[in-house]
Amino acid sequence: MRLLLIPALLLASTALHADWKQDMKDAAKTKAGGVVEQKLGLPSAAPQGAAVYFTNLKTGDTVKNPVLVQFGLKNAGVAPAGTQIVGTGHHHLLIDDPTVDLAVPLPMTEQIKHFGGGQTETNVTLKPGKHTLQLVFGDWKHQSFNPTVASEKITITVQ
Ligand SMILES: [Cu+2]
Repeated sequence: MRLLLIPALLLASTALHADWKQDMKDAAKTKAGGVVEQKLGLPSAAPQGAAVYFTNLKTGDTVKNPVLVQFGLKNAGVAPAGTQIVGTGHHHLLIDDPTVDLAVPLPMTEQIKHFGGGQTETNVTLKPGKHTLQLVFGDWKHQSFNPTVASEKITITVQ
């Protein structure tokens, strides 16, 4: 009985070992791919069917400061910036229609807010009047996906 068990255990441990090696290889490949992507400024492929949208605001809404903005996401996951996991990214809130180059990482400005911690809502304080808001989902290096995953641009009025 003991003699039979040993080869089975050896086989199992060899299989585990092979998986572990393959995992290491895959991780190295992903990391190398990430370095190349970053150097060349290549966008990540958008997760299939990914979409972002505002869950608590819509065009025509009148709100008070601070304005709670909640981010909806489907067919993708949220991961902190810098964490390279296929099918994930983080939210960006564009305020009052800033000019953005979607071919490079999004800058961090007063009008382009990053939620690199993986946040799915925020409070913003805006001057009274009309404002536009738009969500752009970005990859681990703050770059827009290809194709772009962005919400519709909404216009709200702040009292
Ligand atoms: Cu970002």
